Amino acid sequence: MKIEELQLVPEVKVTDRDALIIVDMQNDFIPPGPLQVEGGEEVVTPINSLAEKFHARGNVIVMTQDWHPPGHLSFASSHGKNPFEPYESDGIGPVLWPDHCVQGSRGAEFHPDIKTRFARAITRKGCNPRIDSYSVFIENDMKTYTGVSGYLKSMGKTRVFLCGLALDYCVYYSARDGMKLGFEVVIPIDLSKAIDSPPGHLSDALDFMTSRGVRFVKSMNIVF
Ligand code: VGL
Ligand code: ZN
Repeated sequence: MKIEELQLVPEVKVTDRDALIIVDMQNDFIPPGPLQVEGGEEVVTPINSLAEKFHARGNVIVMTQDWHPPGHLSFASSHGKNPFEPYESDGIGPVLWPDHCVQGSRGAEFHPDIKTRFARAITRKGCNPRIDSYSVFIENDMKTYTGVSGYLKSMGKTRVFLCGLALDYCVYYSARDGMKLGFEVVIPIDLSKAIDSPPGHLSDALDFMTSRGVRFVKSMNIVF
């Protein structure tokens, strides 16, 4: 399915049981970064506005950073291959990436315009040199937890709003794992952009999320 074909819920009201997760708003994912997501710069300001409202209401906000060691196995350069070449092994794939979000680099820093001051916690993922972690909750080995689900559950959170980059990778895997872990998941669809590599990956992600009951809403229809 295409983004335009998604069924949107007319309105979502934020309650005390909601958390906001802002995924990977880092220089390398935003033009002109090496793994730039088209339109990534467009979501910066509206994400700041949503974060401000969650924060003002007293709701917890978690931000994430993709945080790879040099030579990470998700990098095409680590295999002598080209970025975006298909590659699948335990914890890596379905494609290889340009070098990105190397720990401590400029590219791994948050975009200068994204406001980090509303975040209660900032969590880093993809730190294991051999395993990627698209999901905020569980690494791509599908068994190593990041701690974020326990953090949110211990605060009584039952629903997560997911925004940021990229819609068909880190947001998608987080939505999938969030549902699996028993959270309700809402995606403000105008606050996320997709990579769509390999072609069709976005469409498959949207189909899967829809089938699992992830809900999509326009950020203007989130009420406080
Ligand atoms: C991501 C590809 C590689 C993401 C991270 O944040 O969606 N995508 N690493
Ligand atoms: Zn990565």
